[in-house]
Amino acid sequence: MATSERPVVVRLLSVASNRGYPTGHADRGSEVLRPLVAAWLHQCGVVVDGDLPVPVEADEGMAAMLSSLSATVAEAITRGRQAWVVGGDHVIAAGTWRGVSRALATRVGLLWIDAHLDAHTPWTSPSGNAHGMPLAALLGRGDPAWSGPCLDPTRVVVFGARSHEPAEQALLRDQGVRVIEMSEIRRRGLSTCWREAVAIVADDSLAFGLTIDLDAFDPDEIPGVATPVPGGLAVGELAPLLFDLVRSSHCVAVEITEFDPELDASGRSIDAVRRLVLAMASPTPHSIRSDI
Ligand SMILES: [Mn+2]
Repeated sequence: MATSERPVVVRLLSVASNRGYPTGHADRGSEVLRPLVAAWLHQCGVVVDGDLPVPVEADEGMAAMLSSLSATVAEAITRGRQAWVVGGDHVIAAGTWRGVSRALATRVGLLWIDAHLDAHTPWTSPSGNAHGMPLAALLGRGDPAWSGPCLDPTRVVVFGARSHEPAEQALLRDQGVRVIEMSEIRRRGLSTCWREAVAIVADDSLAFGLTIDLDAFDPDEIPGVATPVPGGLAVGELAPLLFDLVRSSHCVAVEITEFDPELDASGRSIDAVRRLVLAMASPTPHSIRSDI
């Protein structure tokens, strides 16, 4: 994995979506997080050449929202920017990574950090909530209005999963996606599992990205998510590992999703996101270690 010689220029986008989980407030989460993420990036010396909300119209459907996000992301990637997309619920991934794939005219690799598999389709989901469907959609399985093959399944890893249904496991198994569950991370160790994940996603000088569902982390550290699951990743353990990944010259986009400010009265979740962003954006790995 090559670390970039040139400074990364970031295009920061936010998407005020709760379309994937309409009873939650991840739409408001994007409005809270975007200025904070911008400030943390500046603090790290990252050049941010654009900082804007992707418009979400009240009367537009899922397909229209994801299309407009896809087009905005594609424009940033075409200009050589590293796109940072702040959600919003995780259904936005179905727009973000379609935009990346379209701009690069290829199927991309993706590290999917999540407590869930997000590999339901409208026909298998018990809840019907679309934030549980974006990975299936990006593999070409789901509502045809907003699904299509955008990822290379042999370079996709789900990391930190611990809550899923059999239909999702079957879909990912059929596609050849590697799923590294929390139970395996506990058994084999975080750094061993991380090395394997990075080797799959970021090998061979091909474009890849990172999508973070904040529910991957332990709810003790990040309670501000719609669907918390106990026994998650530790922020302080994962954060230092993210640095090399995001600074790779082939890392084209980073996505942070599912923050719900209504569920973060303590402010703990915001502080955890701050530590993650500083870890990913700091100029050197050394300088982050004193900060997290
Ligand atoms: Mn998710």
